[in-house]
Amino acid sequence: MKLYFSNGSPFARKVRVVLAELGLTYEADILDGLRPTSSPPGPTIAVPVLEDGPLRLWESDLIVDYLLRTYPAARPAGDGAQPPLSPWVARPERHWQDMTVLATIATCAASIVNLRLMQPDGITPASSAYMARQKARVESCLDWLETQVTDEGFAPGWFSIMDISFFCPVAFCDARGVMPWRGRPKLDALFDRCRTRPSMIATPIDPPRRPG
Ligand SMILES: N[C@@H](CCC(=O)N[C@@H](CS)C(=O)NCC(=O)O)C(=O)O
Repeated sequence: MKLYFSNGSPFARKVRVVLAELGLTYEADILDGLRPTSSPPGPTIAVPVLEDGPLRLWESDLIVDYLLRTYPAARPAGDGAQPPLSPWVARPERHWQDMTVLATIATCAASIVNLRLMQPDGITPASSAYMARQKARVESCLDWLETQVTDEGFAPGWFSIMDISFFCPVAFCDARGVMPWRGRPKLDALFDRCRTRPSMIATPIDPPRRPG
């Protein structure tokens, strides 16, 4: 397998975390910053993109679904962290509720990334009504997610794709100083539990630079 990504991308990190949890190895095509539009790895001009043999996939949620369905047997090769990685994207008995949570997290993450990408041009919530709306959307999504999460994460007993999908963009939010997001007790606690997970530690947004 080969994964095209940037270290910073919260969408790519979600996929990297799942690959780490599954104990799957892959070739990494890393380019930090935005890739040139002339030679993107996929038509959306965005990362992550996964190549697995002849198959090329983009959109992080789709890639994660593919990995869970294609490599279920890889799970025991993971690091044995508890709770275990969920074998599904959404609990079968709560499919539509969980998919709604995932969709809300994806929308929230897109607004966080937009806020970040506009920062260098000085387009911020203070200067742009639309960026103020993006910020309001992030806060509204987080308020709603706080009503959905439990003291054991989004799916008790599991380290779920919902937990991973939530963690990656808010960790990016902190690392890039996008906006303050904390202040919701259950989401704060979930974040603090996730950050010590080996798969999270193994996928830093800003990996240490090699000397020389
Ligand atoms: N919905 C996509 C979003 C991917 C995405 O926006 N990736 C960002 C990096 S965090 C990117 O490559 N952006 C390129 C661009 O904005 O042109 C997914 O879940 O994979």
